[in-house]
Amino acid sequence: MKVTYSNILRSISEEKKQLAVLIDPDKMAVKNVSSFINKVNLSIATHIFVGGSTVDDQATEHVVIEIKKHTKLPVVLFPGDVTQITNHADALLFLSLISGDNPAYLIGKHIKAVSKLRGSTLEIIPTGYVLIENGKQTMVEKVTKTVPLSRDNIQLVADTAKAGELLGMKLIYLEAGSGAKHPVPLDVIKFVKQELQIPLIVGGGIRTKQQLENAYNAGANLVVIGTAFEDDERFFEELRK
Ligand code: 1GP
Repeated sequence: MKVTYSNILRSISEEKKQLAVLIDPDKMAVKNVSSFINKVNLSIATHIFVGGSTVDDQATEHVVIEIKKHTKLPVVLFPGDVTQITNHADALLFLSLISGDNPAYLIGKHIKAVSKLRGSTLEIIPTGYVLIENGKQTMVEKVTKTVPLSRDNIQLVADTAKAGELLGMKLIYLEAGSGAKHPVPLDVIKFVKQELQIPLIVGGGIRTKQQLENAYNAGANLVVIGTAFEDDERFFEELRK
């Protein structure tokens, strides 16, 4: 059943905060999935995102199959590349990197993905992906060979996000990058949120409960956290307190 997007909208209308735990298949061995997912199940997480900038072929599929054995939470692909698409997930963020000018990440990879998506059971959610400078170079920047938007040019970030919405995208994802030095600034989240009718995802560099709350209060509908859980799984409990 393709209900991931409508459930996101419903949670927003019920004013429920949404949290995605990001699993990078490159860093998560299949044998470790069950114990990690047990912690996710007991946490405040509402979604599991799976993806990474550089992942070996097949690794994503193996990890997703294992995750699905252990949870009822929606498993959403957040792919760094076409090779990370697997039908075993529930949904796919069909990402277009609209902050950059690399045609491969605006449309090229998408064309390559179509042969995998034809007849697929995945719920495909077109998503405008906006990379914001965070104080250091991130993997996304290196891999996509794009320059992130300045964190000080709030108007440009908002215009970029709005352009994504006007193109028909269903979500906007403001990304500081995995392991970012600084998360997306709160004034950027606030300003962008005011512009949008569609849900706003925020991720990158969020490591504390306070930063998570701040992102929600600024207007993020769904926050994505990966590194903080990878570094210390006790963070799951800390968020419950
Ligand atoms: C990265 O936004 C996600 O694409 C999560 O970032 O790993 O820094 O939490 P972190």
